[in-house]
Amino acid sequence: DGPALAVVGVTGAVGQEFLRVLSDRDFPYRSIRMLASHRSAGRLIPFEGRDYVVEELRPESFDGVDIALFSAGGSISKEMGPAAVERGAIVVDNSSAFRMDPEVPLVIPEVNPDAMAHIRLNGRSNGALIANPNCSTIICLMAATPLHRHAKVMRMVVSTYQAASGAGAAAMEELELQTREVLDGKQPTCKIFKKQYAFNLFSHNAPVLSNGYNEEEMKMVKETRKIWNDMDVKVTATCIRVPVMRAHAESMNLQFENPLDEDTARQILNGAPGVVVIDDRTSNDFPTPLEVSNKDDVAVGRIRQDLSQDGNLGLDIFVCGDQIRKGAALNAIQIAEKLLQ
Ligand code: 2RA
Repeated sequence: DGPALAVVGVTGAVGQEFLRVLSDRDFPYRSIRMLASHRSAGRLIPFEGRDYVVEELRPESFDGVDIALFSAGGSISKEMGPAAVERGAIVVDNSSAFRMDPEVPLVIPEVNPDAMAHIRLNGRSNGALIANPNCSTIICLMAATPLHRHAKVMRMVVSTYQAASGAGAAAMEELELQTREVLDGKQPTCKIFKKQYAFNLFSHNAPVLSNGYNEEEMKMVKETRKIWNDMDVKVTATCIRVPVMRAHAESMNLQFENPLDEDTARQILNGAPGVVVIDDRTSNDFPTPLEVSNKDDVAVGRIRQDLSQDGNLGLDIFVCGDQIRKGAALNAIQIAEKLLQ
């Protein structure tokens, strides 16, 4: 007789992954409510041998709910997250709405579990908000943090190669459609993105700010500082959208305060939770998005001394992680599991 759950945005790519992960991990829920917009209300969702009817999301949807998993965009979270908390639910929000709110823990369970140490589901919760970090931040920090804890990262330069799934199920469909059209010699359909996506890549579609960075890049900068509780660490990022379905790839240059050689780094990463090392120079075998797709672990490779730094103070690594799973649904459900500990 576990918690009463609600899944908000259940028909979306992450919403569907919430259900897959809940089932894969045998999450002990006593009941589950499938919530979505008016458009999807009434649809049947098969889950663990039962057919659930999607209910239209309203404040009353959270009466009696212990944990609410949200992935329905920032405006829905802003509007309904507090309403759910008022009704005693602990909200795990996958949107960016509350990530930088100083009162709201921003949590990767393997990285900074202490940030949510004060929130547990003891009997009836008195409601709380916990924010899931941005997918590219989660994937980056799953690899960078174990190294940071050992040698203190002073500066991190990240380049991301982000999958279609980060822009939603429709973007994944458009990538597939465009690929077929291009191969058939037809004009590609560009609805989600202005430019052709198939056989192409472009700067991340997030709005560009006055400082020339886009919102995705600024999330990496700000969320890293909050999660590491280190307002001095220097972070810069360039986020690119690439024609890959559901796993992000990221290259990172790390500059440390204390020396860290590549063999020690490899040992640390081999022992890091939620991380697998794929780093075979002889056969040129390194992480790829396809190999991490639908998997829990983040894969790290290309671990090498940064030859532009002296004294083992620099390291370059390459990381791949599933954007919908560890980048969103799995991380949120690991947070929910922590609430039960
Ligand atoms: C992206 N990080 O990949 C976003 C999704 N939340 O576009």
